[in-house]
Amino acid sequence: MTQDSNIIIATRNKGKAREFAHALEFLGRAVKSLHDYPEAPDVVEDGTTFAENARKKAKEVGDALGVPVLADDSGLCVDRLDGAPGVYSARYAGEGASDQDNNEKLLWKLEELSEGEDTEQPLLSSARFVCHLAYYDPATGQFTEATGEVEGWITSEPSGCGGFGYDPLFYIPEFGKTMAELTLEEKQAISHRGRALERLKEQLRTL
Ligand code: ITT
Repeated sequence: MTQDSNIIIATRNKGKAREFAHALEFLGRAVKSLHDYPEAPDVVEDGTTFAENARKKAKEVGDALGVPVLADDSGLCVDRLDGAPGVYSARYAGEGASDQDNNEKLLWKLEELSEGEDTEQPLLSSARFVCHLAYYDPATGQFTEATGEVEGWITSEPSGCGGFGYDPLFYIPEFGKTMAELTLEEKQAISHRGRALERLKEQLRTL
């Protein structure tokens, strides 16, 4: 990547694209997503780990466009569901599912497990968001990668309208708020994506 080029994020997720645009402002370069590159291929995310899927997205999109790209594969791992939805987070309620469909399925699954338990407790399970970032340069074939995580709880009382995906259900005790109640800056400071980006920051400056 040269100093005056765009930074291309291999994503069609508008929530992610918004967060990257904000987080990478410090580079002083335009941040583009695949909405700006409709010719980019649709990548089949059939890996079993976030890392595999992130590398696959970065490589297929980078090779097709012939320029370096940064890909993000991320998701929610819920302890009481043995780590689900994990790599299936975007399509938990089925192919093409909306955030609301996925959130409803998650609550339904957890409430089903809690049936018969004598508790008014709104916190249904501990959970974590995970983000794996893979930067790929087709000129060298090299990957530069980082992972970030954030711990929290799934609440039966969704709240907030910021962020995207499972954010309204992800309660962070340290803030006394859900991820969807945080500002973009607050989310970036503690989120899985923000932490992964922080680890990649110095390398991104020189790429
Ligand atoms: P791209 O592959 O085009 O980037 P995607 O939404 O399909 O978009 P993933 O396969 O990485 O991306 O799935 C990520 C899903 O995990 C996302 O759709 C959300 O449901 C959830 N997720 C990831 N990061 C999140 C965040 O910061 N807040 C809430 N939910 C998140």
